Amino acid sequence: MTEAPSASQVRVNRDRLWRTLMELKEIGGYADEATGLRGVRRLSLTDEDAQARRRVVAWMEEAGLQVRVDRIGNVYGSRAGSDPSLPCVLMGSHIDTVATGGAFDGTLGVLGGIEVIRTLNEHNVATRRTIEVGFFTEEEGVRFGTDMLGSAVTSGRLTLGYAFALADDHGATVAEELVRIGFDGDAHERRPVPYAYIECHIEQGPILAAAGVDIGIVTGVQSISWQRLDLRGEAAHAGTTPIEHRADAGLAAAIVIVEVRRMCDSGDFGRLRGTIGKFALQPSQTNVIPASASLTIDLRNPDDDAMTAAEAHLQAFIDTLPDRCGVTGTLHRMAKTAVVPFDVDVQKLLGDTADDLGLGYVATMSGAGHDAQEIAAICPTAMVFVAGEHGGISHTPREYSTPTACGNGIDVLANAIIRLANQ
Ligand code: HGY
Ligand code: MN
Ligand code: MN
Repeated sequence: MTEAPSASQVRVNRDRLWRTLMELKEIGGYADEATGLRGVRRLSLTDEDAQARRRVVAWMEEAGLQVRVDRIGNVYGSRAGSDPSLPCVLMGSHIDTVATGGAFDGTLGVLGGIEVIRTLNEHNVATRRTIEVGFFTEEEGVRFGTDMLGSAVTSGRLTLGYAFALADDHGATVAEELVRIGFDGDAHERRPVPYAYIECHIEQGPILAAAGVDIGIVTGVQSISWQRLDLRGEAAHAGTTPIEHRADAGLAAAIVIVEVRRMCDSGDFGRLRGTIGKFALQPSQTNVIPASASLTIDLRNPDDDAMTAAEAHLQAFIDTLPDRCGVTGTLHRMAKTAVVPFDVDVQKLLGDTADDLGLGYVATMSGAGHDAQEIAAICPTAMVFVAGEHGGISHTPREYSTPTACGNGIDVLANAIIRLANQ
């Protein structure tokens, strides 16, 4: 990657960026009882996601972008550079949310990218390379069970056929839902390889706030393991069945949940983080011993070997359940990604850009997964983080970043993209 002449600095229109964030927030907006706040429920390929997609496409077209949709529903807007033979520079993120989400996770990188385009237009900034801004399908993985789905198909880690066949809890498949909402595009999902990719995203954690900075330059993403554990015991009468005669799937689930937390606390598996996010018992009746249980186990680890050891230990522990409580357990793989380091040249360019803008920053690994970890497989990639309030809490309506922090993050994105687009 060659060092380009430093660009004249641009500043995006922060009020306009904020207005678009607040408008998109209301597509899928709902009154969250737990927090008393307005949350965002925009699961991928739902009607709410479709409405948000159409609104973002309209903003892209208003900004003069040439819009295309690929076969997995990823959407890209393109701003021509002076030399169309050169690979483009790409920025973007996702606009689908978890079911109890906030206004900034993913949307900041997409709406911020469109704001970069508007700003370049207003300042008549021409670039050598074409600039594209995009959003990827099903980044959260909450509806169809595999995260970073659209970007993983683009990178080739997952096949289009695998993605198409994924179904939600009601049996609706990705392929059917893309057609239903009219985003079954015809552009090939293995898109032309970009020269570089930058994603601006909220940090979703406490590190930037603790350091007193708005900006993070992201060094990489930790590994992610998603598995569903199905436990099989036997239903029986809650009153008449002696304790020693039970095959209680609920007890087995509880034993596993406590073990996952013990694994994290033990330090035996490095800085392992484990989360049981979904947990269901059947037949779920007060006076019936649970016959079966199903739970999701989300493991995160900044070290691949420690993650491997954790998964092996978990499997071995599950194999002891028949002796412990007469219940059998079966793990089903939902998603798995290794640690992904980001490109050091792109990281340096982001740091230099933040320096030139007079913005303090820290370097940090990402605790959350992102589309950037998939695109890093096909081109030089890095991320710029934006600090969050309330300890950076995220995946809850309490998620919040200030207009200033968002504006600073997108200013770094804008000026870094200009530099890359003129290399
Ligand atoms: O789960 C994650 O880390 C991301 O929010 N998809
Ligand atoms: Mn995200
Ligand atoms: Mn998320």
